[in-house]
Amino acid sequence: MTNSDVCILVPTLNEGATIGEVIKDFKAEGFSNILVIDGHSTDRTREIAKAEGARVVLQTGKGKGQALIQAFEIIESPYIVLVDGDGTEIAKDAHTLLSPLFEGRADHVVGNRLVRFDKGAFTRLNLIGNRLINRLFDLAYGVKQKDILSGYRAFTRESIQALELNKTGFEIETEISVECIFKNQRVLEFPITYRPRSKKGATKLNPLKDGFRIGATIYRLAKVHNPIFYFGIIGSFFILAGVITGAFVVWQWVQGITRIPMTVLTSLLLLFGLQMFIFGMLSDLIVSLHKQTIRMFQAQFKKK
Ligand SMILES: Nc1nc2c(ncn2[C@@H]2O[C@H](COP(=O)(O)OP(=O)(O)O)[C@@H](O)[C@H]2O)c(=O)[nH]1
Ligand SMILES: [Mg+2]
Repeated sequence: MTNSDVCILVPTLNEGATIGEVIKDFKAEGFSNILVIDGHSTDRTREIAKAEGARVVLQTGKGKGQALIQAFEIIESPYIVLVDGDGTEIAKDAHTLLSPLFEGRADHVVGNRLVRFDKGAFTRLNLIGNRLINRLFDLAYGVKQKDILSGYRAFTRESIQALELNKTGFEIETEISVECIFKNQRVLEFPITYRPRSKKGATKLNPLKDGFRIGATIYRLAKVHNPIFYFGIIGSFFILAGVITGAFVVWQWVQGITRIPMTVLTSLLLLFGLQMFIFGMLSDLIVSLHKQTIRMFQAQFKKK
């Protein structure tokens, strides 16, 4: 296993200010196979990338997720390093991410940006958003990962092809992290350097809109992994509402006023909320049984 077995995959959308440096740096580290998957940049990104010796492919659809899914289908190298084209991550760190793969100790290695990032690399909103999303992920999947949104990763081709990926936008990293759990992959994290973006290139990520989408993705995908969490949240809302209207009913009753419609509403809210928890428990049972079946299948498959 050498660096010639590695494909450096760089998704780009108007990264003309930095893409040249990024490619040069990876070449200097001994990687010659560089694939740029471009989202129809309107600046000189594609020309610069070609001039620096990268293979350039235009994505057929829209969004970082679609670009990556398309790229995973055309890459033939057994190892893949995914990196931003904005120069915020450094080529030297690729060795750290690749060595556990070369040694066969991991299937998927994530560069953790949140440990030793440079000043100004994250805006305050970005940092809060990242921490919140990692917390939610931990809560929903019970897996302590520190930086699930990192775009600097290394993985084997085999492992990425085992994942079922559908997200077209910035939810792709979330989906990859969740699918790695579903597919029982060995995931490791290592701290990496993270630098501020060049002043000349703007981020494509909208912290509020994309942050919300990412949160929603974590929640929605939890339905088949942690149904108690999924249904429990809905149930809690209804129970909370029921407790509030119930408290009102009791308070009024103490004062001698009987509120019949409000009492009916309270019962309905509480019943519906409790029912959600029961749904959650039933789904949890189904999920556990399903996982057992899959494990048995896998064990049989390995024997053969
Ligand atoms: N091909 C492609 N690349 C994209 C798209 N959107 C963003 N990128 C690239 O994906 C990488 C990550 O995006 P970036 O704006 O740096 O997000 P941030 O690192 O979270 O601020 C960058 O290299 C972008 O140029 C897209 O729609 N298509
Ligand atoms: Mg970036």
